[in-house]
Amino acid sequence: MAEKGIVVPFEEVDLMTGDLKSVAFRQKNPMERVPVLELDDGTCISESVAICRYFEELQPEPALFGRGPIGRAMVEMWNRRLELGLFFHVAQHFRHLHPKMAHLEVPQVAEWGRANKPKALEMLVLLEERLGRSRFVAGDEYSIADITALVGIDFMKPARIERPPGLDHLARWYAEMVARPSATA
Ligand SMILES: N[C@@H](CCC(=O)N[C@@H](CS)C(=O)NCC(=O)O)C(=O)O
Repeated sequence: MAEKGIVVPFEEVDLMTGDLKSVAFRQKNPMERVPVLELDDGTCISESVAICRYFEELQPEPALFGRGPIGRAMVEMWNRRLELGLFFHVAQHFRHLHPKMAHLEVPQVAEWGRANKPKALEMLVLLEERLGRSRFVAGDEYSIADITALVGIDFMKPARIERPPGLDHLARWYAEMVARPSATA
């Protein structure tokens, strides 16, 4: 939204105190997760990528889901790779190992949490190779795939997964990403 200059009112929900399990919230998202985009007509859209696609349709520029059949397929391919191959594993490591998540992730299975770390790191190596050949994750233009990668990498910190040294292309790309005004919006 910051990349597109879209501003909407925000309401914070406390994840830790059970607000997401209330009847009122479950009517908005039975999956009991944020974010949820609530429209004036009462429609509720959850799932981050669905919300992003809604804004892309409303305001196509700058295009964050690619341009043309190949460009759009490349963005979809890389975004899914990063969501399922990086973000998911970092989140699982966090959810199954962090003591504060014990009441939200039931059952918390530490061994499963640990099993996710090498998978996340494998994806980082693949990303390093990709960024050695491409300025942005999905090609010549910034896209949602860069956003998903950035969120996944930043989430490694609270998930207590250290970024391995020597990933120079990733470091070059990361510096460029965090310099964008949207990264601190
Ligand atoms: N697939 C969902 C995941 C949403 C999600 O996991 N949200 C977290 C916060 S970032 C949450 O609501 N956690 C509450 C819980 O685990 O109970 C999306 O992309 O929006």
